[in-house]
Amino acid sequence: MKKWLTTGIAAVMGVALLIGGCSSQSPGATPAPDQVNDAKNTAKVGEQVGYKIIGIDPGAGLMKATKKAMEDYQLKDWELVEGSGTAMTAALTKAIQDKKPIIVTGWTPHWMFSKFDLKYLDDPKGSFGKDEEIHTLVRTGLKADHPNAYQFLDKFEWTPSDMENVMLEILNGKKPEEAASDWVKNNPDKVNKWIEGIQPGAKEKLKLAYVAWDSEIASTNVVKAVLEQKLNYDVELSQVEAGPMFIGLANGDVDGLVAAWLPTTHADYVEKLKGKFEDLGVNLSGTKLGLVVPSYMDIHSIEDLNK
Ligand code: PBE
Repeated sequence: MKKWLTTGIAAVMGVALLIGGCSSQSPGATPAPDQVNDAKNTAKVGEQVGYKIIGIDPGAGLMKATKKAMEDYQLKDWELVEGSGTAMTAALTKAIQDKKPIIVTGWTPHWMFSKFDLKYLDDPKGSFGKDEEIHTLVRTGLKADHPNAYQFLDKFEWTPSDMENVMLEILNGKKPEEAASDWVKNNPDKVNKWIEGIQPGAKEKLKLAYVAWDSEIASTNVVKAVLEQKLNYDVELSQVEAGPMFIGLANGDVDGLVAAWLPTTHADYVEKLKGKFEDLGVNLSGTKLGLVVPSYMDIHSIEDLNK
């Protein structure tokens, strides 16, 4: 069995940077098994992971929450590595293949929890906030301009496991549009409830914005599939950063989004633009944010990062 603690480096800045195998021991200094065990028991978590927390895109609310956690728990020597959701999951996948330690910023719903054995680190100071909801927001005037699309967006609501199903299909190789179409086909009861009594459109164009987070790729594609296949709209998806997503909505460039995590994660964005969009309420409940590690790591709380 590989000793995942023998490399002090755990350089998990991206798959490309990873050094395969356990190559970081000094030459000729292969430790005796008892020394390895000692190292395993005593090496600080920070040393094991190079004092790095693997983050996602800088505009994500999760990054802001992580910075707050790093202050709250006084993680002074630590670095939050910026990247993307994709780079984060690539680093996580690679670390788990090699049974190495890693700390990532994570959220639920996400396929990572179905695919890997992971745990959230306890957050006794509450830096990551309470569980919250994902809201659907639309531009001012959508109700008057596209009442049918508006009605459906108002009704759209599903569960974390629905969303995870779509995410897993995408992970397993389906294109997002294909995974979304299949889900719509396979879940007529849910879909029919959303569209009951709504008249189809006449191929009017709509623009939905989203950020390339795996959860929002899934939800936005499902909404597009329903609007196009069931309600005869022509939907353009605009993949942007978090800031421009909200600003586009407030400007009226974007008709709607299903990606607003509230009341906390996207509070900054939403408060600045208050009154310039309409909140159609919750489309998913049961979310969570935090620091996530493989279950084989022997830590349980963010407080342990200082030990
Ligand atoms: N996330 C997790 C969003 C909302 C919570 C990555 C999907 C974000 O961090 O802004």
